[in-house]
Amino acid sequence: MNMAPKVRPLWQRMPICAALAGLRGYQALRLPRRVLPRDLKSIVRNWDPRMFNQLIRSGLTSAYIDQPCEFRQPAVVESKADVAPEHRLTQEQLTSFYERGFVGPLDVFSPEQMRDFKQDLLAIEKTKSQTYGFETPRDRHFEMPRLWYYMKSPAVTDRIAQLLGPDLLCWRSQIFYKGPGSPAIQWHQASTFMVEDYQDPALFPADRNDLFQITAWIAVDDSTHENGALKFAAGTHNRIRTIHFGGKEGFYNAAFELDFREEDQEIVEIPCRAGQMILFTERCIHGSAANKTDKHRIAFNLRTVPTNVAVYPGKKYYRSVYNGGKYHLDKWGVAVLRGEDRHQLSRTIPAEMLERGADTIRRAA
Ligand SMILES: O=C(O)CCC(=O)C(=O)O
Ligand SMILES: [Fe+2]
Repeated sequence: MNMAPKVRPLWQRMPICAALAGLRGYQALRLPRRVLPRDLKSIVRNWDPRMFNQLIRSGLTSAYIDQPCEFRQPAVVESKADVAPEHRLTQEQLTSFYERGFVGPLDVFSPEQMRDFKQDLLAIEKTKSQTYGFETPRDRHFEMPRLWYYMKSPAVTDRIAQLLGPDLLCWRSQIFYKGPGSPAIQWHQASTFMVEDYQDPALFPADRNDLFQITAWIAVDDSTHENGALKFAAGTHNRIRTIHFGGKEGFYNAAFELDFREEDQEIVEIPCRAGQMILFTERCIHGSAANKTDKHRIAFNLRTVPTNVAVYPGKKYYRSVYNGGKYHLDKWGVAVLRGEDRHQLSRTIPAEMLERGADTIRRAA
């Protein structure tokens, strides 16, 4: 699929639109997929008819940002897990999460812990990932027991469990080094993270309309209006939007603009002190402004799913449009963050492997 969504010249767009219409017909008629080349097989299997229609109708200038879905509100707003009393979300926090798509800031770590941890994060910033073999801020928890130790903290996982249930997997983490003068991370949203290569989703929930993924974002530096605190468009998790190719700002390496007007939404910026956390569904439109200061704004996130969601089943690698490169999955796996994995749907890295030197870390942390 097109890895750098730009508007192509008309003579290129016409035949591609015709080919897409052909593939949509193939899908509708349920013709055998096994005869198709790998890329086309994925498209016919995973694209929702709305994804075909949007591309074809717009003459290849607009697409769904991710697999379309509409957020189904729970019948009753209540915690999905029993947790330590000090980690309980209030009824107002739960209600607000479902109505707006995010909750926070919540206190999880001390500023002193984060100040010390920041040195570890800076030390690996320009190093190659042992998991993927190139420089990437993704999934460094496979090689940083201290990062895993913080991710696994009940102050983090008990909060997520109240939204997703007691058994949780972490399927990805990311460190955000937002250096002095770094540009904005433009408005974006995701559902199954098909946005990455536009062929296969990363996540396979039983029903996309249910809540099946939570991102926990933790500030390592204070995040402020000046250095690019996270901001959300409240309530926009209701549905997945479309994008226009060739946007002004760019999302990492991809140039696109989300079809949404800031003026029409309630925008909520959430400054955090170091050690505070925001929980959100990636379906809620969010981003962060440029860092206008001369200092770093460091944060990390973990992306979590309940154990009944399969992650990258049968996949050897994926490509990321916006976080450059081909991520081979042979050293990757989900890891149990809390509870037990009774479903075993995904390649798994045993938590013991991530806990190497845990005693030393506990003392340092
Ligand atoms: O740290 C940021 O500015 C962006 C974070 C984000 O988009 C995410 O955690 O999903
Ligand atoms: Fe995000």
